[in-house]
Amino acid sequence: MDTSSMRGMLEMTTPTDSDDEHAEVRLDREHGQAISIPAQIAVPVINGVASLEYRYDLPSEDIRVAALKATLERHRGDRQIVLLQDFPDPDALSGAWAYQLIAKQYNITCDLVYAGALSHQENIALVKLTGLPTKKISGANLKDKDLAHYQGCVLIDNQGTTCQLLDIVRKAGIPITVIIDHHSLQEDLNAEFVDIRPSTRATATILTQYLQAGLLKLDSSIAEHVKCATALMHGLRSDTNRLMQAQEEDFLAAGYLSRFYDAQLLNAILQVYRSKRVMEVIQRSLTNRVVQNNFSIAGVGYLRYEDRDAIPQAADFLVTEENVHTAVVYGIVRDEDDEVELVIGSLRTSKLTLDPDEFIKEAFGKNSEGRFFGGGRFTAGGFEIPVGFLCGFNDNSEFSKMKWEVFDNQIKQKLLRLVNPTDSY
Ligand SMILES: [Mn+2]
Repeated sequence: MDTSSMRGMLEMTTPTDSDDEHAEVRLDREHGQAISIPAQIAVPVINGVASLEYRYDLPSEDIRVAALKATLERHRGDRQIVLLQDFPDPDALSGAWAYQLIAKQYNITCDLVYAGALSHQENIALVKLTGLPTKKISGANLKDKDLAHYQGCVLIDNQGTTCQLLDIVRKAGIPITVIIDHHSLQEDLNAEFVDIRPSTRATATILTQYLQAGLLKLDSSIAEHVKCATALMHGLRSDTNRLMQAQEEDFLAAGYLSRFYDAQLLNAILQVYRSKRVMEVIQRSLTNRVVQNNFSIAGVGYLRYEDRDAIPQAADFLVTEENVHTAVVYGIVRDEDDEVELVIGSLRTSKLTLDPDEFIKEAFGKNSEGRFFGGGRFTAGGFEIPVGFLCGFNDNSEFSKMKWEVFDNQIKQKLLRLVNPTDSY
């Protein structure tokens, strides 16, 4: 952040205790950023107005680094609970780990916890392969006596809105010591140290900057440092769409991490294995695909609910064929528990002038309540069409086959109308 641009844009929160115990948090409303300023650096408040000139002679990065150091120093020897979002992603996991290693320098012990699940194959691989020290705890099992161990709570890559544990922790009276995040500023949690930077692409980038500033000297002969640097590299890559949306500071952070990370380990984490059933769906999509006017269209028949993710994966694969710019894959997904059947489809396109949202809305139209069957965003779209009265499992395989053929033909017909506008269907 350019320090001169901060002048006059900051707004003070309630003045802190006069005993200089706490840092002041100042919110930059215009940029939605928050930084905290340690008591040691905070300027005298004269007639209720802080003397801005003095403070902004300091570069903001120095302020942040000094503030974090001062906060950690004040909590030497504490035990802190580090809360991740319920479904933690690589950015959160790696950022929290880096914080834990930094805090260890101050004799602070951190437990990294989340309440939901590690859902994606890649996140499970990250945790397993790096030995990332995190654990799942359910909110219901979190008793006051367990929480009594903690003197402070830390939020990394979230501000509690995606984390069900925060309420429990706050009810137990544990103060929020540190927040480091890059989502836009949510409610003011009254934390002691706050570093929220919505214009930064990844929390891993912010933590890497703290490492670079000397809060922890990375050493490539220490296995834990190498693994944490690898996790941070993965975190910042995954929050920047493999660096495609990275900005200068992310590249600089990646450049720094490149001195310590293990490229082979990162490669192993990124190696996503597909299940046998997903492979089979991809195979069916290849066999069944119809290519016309650079569109590849494939119906894959019936699938189980757990395998629904195979449909977008098959579309991702079909769109890589030469001379294909758009792929649509669909199938009938059966939820045996709820006895429901749905036609689920995915579209992937590399054609910049094709708007997936418009395409899907035009192809399938609306249901009887006036809602569209699907839509999309940049380069991707999806649709869900209830099978309705025809749903339900019939032991007669001839009936199931007929039902699939009806849906398959109807969907193809609707899609091909847009693919070959001159033909009449
Ligand atoms: Mn993030």
